[in-house]
Amino acid sequence: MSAQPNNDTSDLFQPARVGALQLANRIVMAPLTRSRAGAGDVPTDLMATYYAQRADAGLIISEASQISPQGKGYIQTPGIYSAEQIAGWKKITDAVHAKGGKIVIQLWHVGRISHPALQEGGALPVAPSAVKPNGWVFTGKGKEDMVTPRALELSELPGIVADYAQAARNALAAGFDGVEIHAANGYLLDQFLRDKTNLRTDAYGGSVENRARLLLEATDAVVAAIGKERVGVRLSPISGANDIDDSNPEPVFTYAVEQLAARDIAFLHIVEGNTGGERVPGRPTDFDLGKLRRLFPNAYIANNGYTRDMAIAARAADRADLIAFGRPFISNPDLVERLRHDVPLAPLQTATLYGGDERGYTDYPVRESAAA
Ligand code: 8OZ
Repeated sequence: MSAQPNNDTSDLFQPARVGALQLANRIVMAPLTRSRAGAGDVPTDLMATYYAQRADAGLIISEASQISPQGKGYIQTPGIYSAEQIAGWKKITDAVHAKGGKIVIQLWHVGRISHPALQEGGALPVAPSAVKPNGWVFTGKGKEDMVTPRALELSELPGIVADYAQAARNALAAGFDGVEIHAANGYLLDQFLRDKTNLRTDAYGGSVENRARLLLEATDAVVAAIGKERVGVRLSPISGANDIDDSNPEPVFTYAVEQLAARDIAFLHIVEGNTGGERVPGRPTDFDLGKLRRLFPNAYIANNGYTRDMAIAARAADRADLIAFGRPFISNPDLVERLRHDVPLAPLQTATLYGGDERGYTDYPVRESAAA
């Protein structure tokens, strides 16, 4: 018998079905950029250790992974477009599956959040429109200011949609259980959704329907490639991350979620504030995100600064089907067990978040068992 009280009556700790996936519990490991891929942006064996350590999560959503060289905006983030990358990921999915876990990959194109130093041939980053982000990027030379991106030609968009579909096929070849399309946090698909970054006058700009077009085309292509029951989408309707904004986000995200619901995809993953930070109080443009949950009949994953109590309360009130934890999963590989037994969480070391070796990555201990 465990000496710890077993406060696991919440169905947070019970199995759940998400599309084609049967999950052991409703706790999700959120996608977390850690910048530890190897040469050629190939996932490493150390990454396999890291993910396998966290396989108790009902579902792992991998760190954001570029669908093409053009989709890259940070040093040492993994890709999912080359044979070597697929082989590297296969070791990771095998390691997670060997421990009974489930893992989907987050498909990423950063758009304007990049730098010529990170692009093939020193090319300009691409975006819906030539609007410069306010911010800096870590390149090989240190911190550099972001640049004014090149507006994508209409003729280039089918190629990007095709890259999403190919990346999804690659993901299944690499053993993933599915994919999450990253349409949050100010990256390419979010840049199309918002009127601060999308000034286009063609079929991909202007109206809400036009601004959502690239997201929905990418979703349709990914669904056609691997099946709707293995596809999810992440959105961050009230975030200002990566200098993103919209004059009126509610109709944009209402339409996008209605359209995603009509496609019957497996899950919708909502960042309920600004990613990476504390939960933020509402801004003047914020709206009731509960509306999006009500519009989407399949699995709704909530994220952003959740504590154990908040997660249990969200389940009790049916405000979400699953809860994604980000930073707590970094410093607590056994987060599910710690939440189940309501024991303290280990603090995060921020200096080792991005880049580096096993320190602050695979060396966070699991809790001493009460029986030991
Ligand atoms: C932190 C650092 C680098 C990338 C996101 C992919 O915000 C990211 C990211 C976060 O979605």
